[in-house]
Amino acid sequence: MASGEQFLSGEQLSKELNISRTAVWKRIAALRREGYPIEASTNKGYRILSNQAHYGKSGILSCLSTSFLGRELKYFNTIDSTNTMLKTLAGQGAPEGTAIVADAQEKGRGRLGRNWMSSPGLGIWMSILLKPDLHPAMLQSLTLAAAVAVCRAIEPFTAKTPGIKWPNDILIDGKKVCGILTEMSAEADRVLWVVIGIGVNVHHSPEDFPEELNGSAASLAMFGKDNQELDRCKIAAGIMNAMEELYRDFVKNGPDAMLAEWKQRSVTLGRKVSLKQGDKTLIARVLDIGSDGRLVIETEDGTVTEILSGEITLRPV
Ligand code: BTX
Repeated sequence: MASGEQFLSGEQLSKELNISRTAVWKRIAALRREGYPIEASTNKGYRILSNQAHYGKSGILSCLSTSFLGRELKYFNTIDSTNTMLKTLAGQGAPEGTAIVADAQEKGRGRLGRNWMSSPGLGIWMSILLKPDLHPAMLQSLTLAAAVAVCRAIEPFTAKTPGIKWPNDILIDGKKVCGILTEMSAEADRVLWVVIGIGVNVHHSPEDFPEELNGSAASLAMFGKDNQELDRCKIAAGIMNAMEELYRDFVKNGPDAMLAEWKQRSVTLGRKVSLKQGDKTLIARVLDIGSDGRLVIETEDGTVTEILSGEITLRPV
């Protein structure tokens, strides 16, 4: 749409978009409902009054290049949790690729019942629904694929390279800018659906984080590139674009290519870590990652084991 001084008439828009004048009018009305500042003049047509990227459904859709992921998109100003809602929709038979994006979550969830801080206007809180023909044991590696997708999408916007801390944290300079929560429904040997919830801190300044997260959490803005506007529509769509590409390859050719990229982006491999499992803490060196997403570690007594879950802390190099 035209911005600044320039108007575009309903007729021009209808020709350019190959839709009827009524359809143009309806779409303008929908954009206005989403909050776009569009001026309408009976004689001159329409013009948008600000080029400020507006976070919402149309903005995200306009940046999508996927064939199925995110095409069925629901956007909410406020929601309890995008994962909770998408799990309900999945249970009701929502199609693969359905995505939910919210500007704020009142009950954003992390793993193991933890909270995920999801304030309005500051981040990307979204969930996507996949229905892979996979054994449940391979699910962990889909979470790894989501972490790779997030890295690909945020990297162009940050002055420092993001890295992946097993299994699901994206760190910049050692601080968490993104968390991923994967939830699924499965039969003994078949996944029915997977909901991948992704939370990215985008516009936060350090003061936007509560005291207990100061020092451990950060946002893209805190590592922003000069002159690079952090457009949440572009980044949210970028994550879906990258995820569809990785997912297709994963389902068709297996996880090898994705894992190679994960390894390259990992800040965990080769590192000494503390591993918390229940109330036990082990010190170990990370040797590798298996194709099912298990971490291969060597503990201080030389024992090599694989772990599927647990909390690791990177120890100083
Ligand atoms: P996690 O269990 O690895 O991380 C949760 C922990 O991270 C919290 O206990 C807290 O210490 C810290 N934390 C909380 N909020 C933030 C934040 N905004 N930035 C950095 N650190 C934080 C990670 O779980 C998985 C998070 C997934 C969030 C998405 S958002 C969309 C979707 N819907 C939903 O309810 N959850 C997912």
